[in-house]
Amino acid sequence: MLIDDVEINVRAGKGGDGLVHFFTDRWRPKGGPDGGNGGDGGSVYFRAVSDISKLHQFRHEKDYFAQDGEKGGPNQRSGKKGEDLFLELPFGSVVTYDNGTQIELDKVGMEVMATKGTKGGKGNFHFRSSTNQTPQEHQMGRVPMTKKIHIQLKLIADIGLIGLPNAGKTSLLNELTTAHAKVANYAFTTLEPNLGVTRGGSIIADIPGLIEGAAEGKGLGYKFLRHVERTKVLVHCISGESSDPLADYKTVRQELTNYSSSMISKPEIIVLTKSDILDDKTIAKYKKLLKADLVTSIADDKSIKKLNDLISQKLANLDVPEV
Ligand SMILES: Nc1nc2c(ncn2[C@@H]2O[C@H](COP(=O)(O)OP(=O)(O)OP(=O)(O)O)[C@@H](O)[C@H]2O)c(=O)[nH]1
Ligand SMILES: [Mg+2]
Repeated sequence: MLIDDVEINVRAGKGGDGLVHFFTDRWRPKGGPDGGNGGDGGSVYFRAVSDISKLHQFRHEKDYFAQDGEKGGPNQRSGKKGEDLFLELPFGSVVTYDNGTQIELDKVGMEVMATKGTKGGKGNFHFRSSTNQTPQEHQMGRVPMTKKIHIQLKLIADIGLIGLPNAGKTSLLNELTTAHAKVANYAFTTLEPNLGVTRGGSIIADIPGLIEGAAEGKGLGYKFLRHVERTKVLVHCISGESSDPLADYKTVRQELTNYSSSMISKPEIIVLTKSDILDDKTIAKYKKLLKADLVTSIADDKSIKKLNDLISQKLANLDVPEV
């Protein structure tokens, strides 16, 4: 199961306390103050990685701490700095803090500081002066606040596969990419989004089927629409098994409209699937009715190749800057 929504608590390291200490030896029994400063606390960072299953690590363990700085030492020795903690998140993660601030990790390798370690306190050496040769003053390192952090994975796929349940979406994902996602002859086989990468390097997201009333919470697909929210092109699958393909098409379009205006205006490739169970006359009729761009069958490699080519072509056209 793909974990795409977690809450964790992170706390940076506390700065070490400054030390109160006076130098003494046989010859200088009253040597001056030499208490060193505490080391800074470590910070917590997020780092974006390509493994989309990385949020799994946060399922049970919720609390993450960077290391505290060490206390200052005698002889003006500063305490050791606490080690930073790096938490790996899948690229496409959106991090939200309690105060509403959001950060998107949209590129592999990107690093952002989640919370900064506090500074180490000054030791008494720092507080010496001509009028105070024996300062007892020193600073304690401040205890950092624990921050509650909400992480949501918004997969940055290029292509989103949408359609009613059982339309053949996952079957197409498996044909177009190296994914081996579960396929079966019943509605809601796909319970969680699947991702695949085509040979050309495009990322395809397959989400659970949408049904009428999805916007009011029916079925599963609506919750997952955010995974295709930022895709560049939608591949809308309509099953050749349907008794009314146009109604199927309209149902899904209506749910997209209910979701957002940006979703409805995305470029769309309309695909009539499962053509192997239809005769040529019916294919021609449905194709016209749907204004379908393509007719596919997983038993027909050529049709899959055509879909692959059309996807590449659409994406390439989008990349051409407008003049
Ligand atoms: N004959 C035929 N059957 C197909 C074709 N594509 C998919 N199927 C079958 O249709 C059924 C549903 O396929 P899925 O790929 O699971 O459909 P889906 O749209 O992902 O379904 P949900 O995940 O439930 O929304 C399975 O039994 C597939 O084997 C096709 O081109 N021809
Ligand atoms: Mg499916």
